[in-house]
Amino acid sequence: MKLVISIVHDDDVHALLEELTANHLRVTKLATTGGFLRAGNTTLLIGVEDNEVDKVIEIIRNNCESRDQIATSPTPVAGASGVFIPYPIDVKVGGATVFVIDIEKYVKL
Ligand code: 2BA
Repeated sequence: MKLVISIVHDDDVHALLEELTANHLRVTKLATTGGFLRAGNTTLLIGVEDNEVDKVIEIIRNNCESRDQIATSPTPVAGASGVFIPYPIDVKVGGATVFVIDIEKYVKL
């Protein structure tokens, strides 16, 4: 068994959850925050049999588009005065970030 951990853009979550659950996949949704942009995103935990991993990744791929995002610099620009001067930066976010890990034991009580 595997655990697919997928970090996705909030705007993609609705359609993605629809398709995952329509395919009888079990999923847990967590509200998370990206460390770089400090903006909200969504992390999905999807426990599946080994032979379902590719199907899950394909569903994620079909529902998560990458997008350019303008953000405020997360790093302070400190001049001699030490004043924080935010500046806009352009970052490409997602599609999705996907980790697949082995599950040692799966118990439902
Ligand atoms: P954030 O950490 O807020 O990163 C948002 C986007 O900013 C990233 O998009 C990437 O394009 C850019 N970025 C991140 N760190 C950077 C850095 N040190 N220098 C320059 N640009 C940087 P994605 O790569 O698509 O990542 C989207 C979100 O997925 C991330 O949000 C984070 O929450 C998660 N993520 C991505 N890779 C991860 C990893 N290896 N481990 C844990 N979480 C990860």
